[in-house]
Amino acid sequence: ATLIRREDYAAPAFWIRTVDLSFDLDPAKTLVTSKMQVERNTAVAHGPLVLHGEELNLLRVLINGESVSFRQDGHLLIIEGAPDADFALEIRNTCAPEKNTALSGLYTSGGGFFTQCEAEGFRRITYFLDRPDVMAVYTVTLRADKKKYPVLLSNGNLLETGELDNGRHFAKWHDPFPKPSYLFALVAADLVAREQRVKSRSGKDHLLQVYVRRGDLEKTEHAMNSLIASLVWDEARFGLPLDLERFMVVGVSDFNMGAMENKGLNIFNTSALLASPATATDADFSRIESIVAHEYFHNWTGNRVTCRDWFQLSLKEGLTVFRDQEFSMDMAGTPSARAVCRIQDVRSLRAMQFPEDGGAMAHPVRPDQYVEINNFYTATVYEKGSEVVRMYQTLVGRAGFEAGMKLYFERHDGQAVTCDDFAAAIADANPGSALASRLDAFKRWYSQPGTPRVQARGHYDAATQTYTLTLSQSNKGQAPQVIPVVTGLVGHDGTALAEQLLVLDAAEQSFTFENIAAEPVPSLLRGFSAPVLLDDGLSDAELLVLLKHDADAFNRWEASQRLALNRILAAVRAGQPLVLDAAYVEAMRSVLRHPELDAAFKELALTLPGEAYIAEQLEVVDPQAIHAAVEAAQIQLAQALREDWIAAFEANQIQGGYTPDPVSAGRRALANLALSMLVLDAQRSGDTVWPGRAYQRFKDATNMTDRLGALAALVNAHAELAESALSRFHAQFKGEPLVIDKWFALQARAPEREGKSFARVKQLAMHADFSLKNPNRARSLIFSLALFNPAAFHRADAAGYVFWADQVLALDGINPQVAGRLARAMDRWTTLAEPYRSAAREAIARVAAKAELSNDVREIIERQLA
Ligand code: B3K
Ligand code: ZN
Repeated sequence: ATLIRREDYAAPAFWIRTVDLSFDLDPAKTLVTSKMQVERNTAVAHGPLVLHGEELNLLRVLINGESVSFRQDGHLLIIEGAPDADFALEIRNTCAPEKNTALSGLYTSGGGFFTQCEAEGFRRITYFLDRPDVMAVYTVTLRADKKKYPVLLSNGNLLETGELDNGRHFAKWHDPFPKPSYLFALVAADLVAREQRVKSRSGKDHLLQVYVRRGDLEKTEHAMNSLIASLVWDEARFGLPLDLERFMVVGVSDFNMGAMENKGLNIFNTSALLASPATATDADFSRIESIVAHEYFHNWTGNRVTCRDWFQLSLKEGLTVFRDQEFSMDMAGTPSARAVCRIQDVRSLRAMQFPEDGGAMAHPVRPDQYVEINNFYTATVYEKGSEVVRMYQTLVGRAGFEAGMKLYFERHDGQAVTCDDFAAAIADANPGSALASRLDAFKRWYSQPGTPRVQARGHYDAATQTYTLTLSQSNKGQAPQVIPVVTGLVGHDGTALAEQLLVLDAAEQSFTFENIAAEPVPSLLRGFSAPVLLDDGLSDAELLVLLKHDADAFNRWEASQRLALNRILAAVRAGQPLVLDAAYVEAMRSVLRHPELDAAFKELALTLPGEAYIAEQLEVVDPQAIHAAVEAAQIQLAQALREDWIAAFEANQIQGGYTPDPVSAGRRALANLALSMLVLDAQRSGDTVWPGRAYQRFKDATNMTDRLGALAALVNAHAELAESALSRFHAQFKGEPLVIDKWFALQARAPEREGKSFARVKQLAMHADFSLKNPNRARSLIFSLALFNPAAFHRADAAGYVFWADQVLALDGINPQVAGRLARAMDRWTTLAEPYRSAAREAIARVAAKAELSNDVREIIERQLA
């Protein structure tokens, strides 16, 4: 395994300008012929032609039609005698798609052929300069059995189709846009398509297609609607039109992640594409909308302008996540629905990215080194990267940001560029802005890992009617970062006194507000204006003012979380059982009873902080103590607010058909939370009415959100009726793999009680429907336990860790990328309390001791032990 360093970047010695690929598709042995136009990079002017290739069988290499001498060194094919003048390079090789369980390169799934090339999968198809700064124009011919593979797709436009001997047929595709190899794709399968013709603003016609397996067609309406909405939005907000006549989306059930933005031929995990009211939840509908948008938006941010090298990954991913988040907010509509989107995004950033930034895999948004690039498709590169883009927009304003984007495309369309190029475009379009004067310091967001801690202390001077806010920052001794702190001042009676963007760019700075008539409560970091950990020193009384009155909905929610967090942390730190006080309970009661607040907001405010985020606040982490405190808080909230939960449940029943709009989704979410609380409280009181009602609702539900919500209420409370509901659910949906995934995940995520959830996972790992080979299924069970159910996973007897090590090793032999993800469950082991810490170390060491580990798993394990 070699360490690749950012500072070692060098342009390639050759460019590949065009490539003509032809495939004779066969699951056991596919023949690939690649004819390339190659030219020497005159800026480098020396060195051999070095191509990448992995798991291939090389048949021949010709230059200008003549055989040429070459050598193979590991995964490299080296041709010393390549001419200086432009030449034609022809390579023939075979690969074995049906043996490809890594799902990288060309593989089979459900009887069809699919590809995944990002980041370095193209080299598993044929020999190539498989790096993003080598951009070529592709022409692709696919030949395959017509009966088994009636649909043959590749990037761009269809040139020609026809019949061949032996029941085979062919299709020839041409993509006019030069692209890096990671954006290549092909599909050959028995699929059907939902089609829609649309006209863009400029008057151009486009054909949109969503390809899926025969039975799934009726589950594609939502994806198609999301695609159309994305098209409209990108033209309206950023002036970016669709540049191809045909835009295709394909679903596949074996897929390593959510989806992939291949030029004109996006390939999707079916879990990120298919939805019907009967099989998908509100959360699925909204996730599909955002992933369809994300991949579509990549067409400009990623494909038209791509990355020079993989260290620049956040250039396309951070920016595209930012764009999909903005899109989802605009789709949500009302200010309060927008705030709900923002809260959900921040909640997942804190649950996933903050722990990453403090753990074994901490890395800057632009990493400096890697062994396996697939390990760096992380929450830091994506979600923190998106926060960095959001800070540009906060610093230059919305119009300024749009001008910056315009300049970025004017300068770089058709190029492979760096994060510096993006920063320069935004700053150059906004001279004199809060960004332009601090650009170098701002760029520390790309180079410094870790979550900055910001401390804020206010001082009110009644004599001068001034309020002085002193902000300070620290991030493990690194240089100060540029932190936009959107700040409001709120009167104790709720009056909004001021709002201002404060830019903290030194270790410590003071800001003074004039004409403040009475001591205010500061509302800091509104809308979560920077990805930092904030210590504002606010008292409970001040948090209650914000919860009640803050004009910023995000900070109202944040106050609800802080109130809960303070209590949970106090109990955990003191090693005492948690007892909720009346002030907190009454505050939550008034949120729940509030006549004007949206149901969606109420549900978010009444949901306790996640156990992973709580763990981040502690120096030494005892997952069982955290879980006990959260569970106690839940049980007490369930009991104390029982009447209010009943009222909330009754008030949020929706009559009529299902639509996944934010208002209905929010009402269903609150009704489901209320039901969970009522069933939980029934477990305490011995009441049988609410478990019975939950069971009835589970049976009668007309959509998956309500059905799964009722099932979760029973399972999470460990109610007796859970068993029969679970088997009923399984029987009802045995033909729907995505729903069976939910069945596994729900059980694996059930709050731990006396080791039952863990025992259930071990038992389910032997279930006939379980398989490690399908990534969705592996995630639904194993990842749900190890990454999302801390109290079931971290056991005093170490059984969770033993199970983890076994699964990582087993999975590594099948699919290294997915195994690498699972390995990350131990990223934070050094902060664990004993006996967890020692047991975790032992399990990690056991994985490390295995001689044949993939680079993926090896890199993560070594960083954990470093
Ligand atoms: N760009 C792909 C991710 C590829 C992951 C490779 N390990 C999907 C996306 O971000 O849109
Ligand atoms: Zn992406």
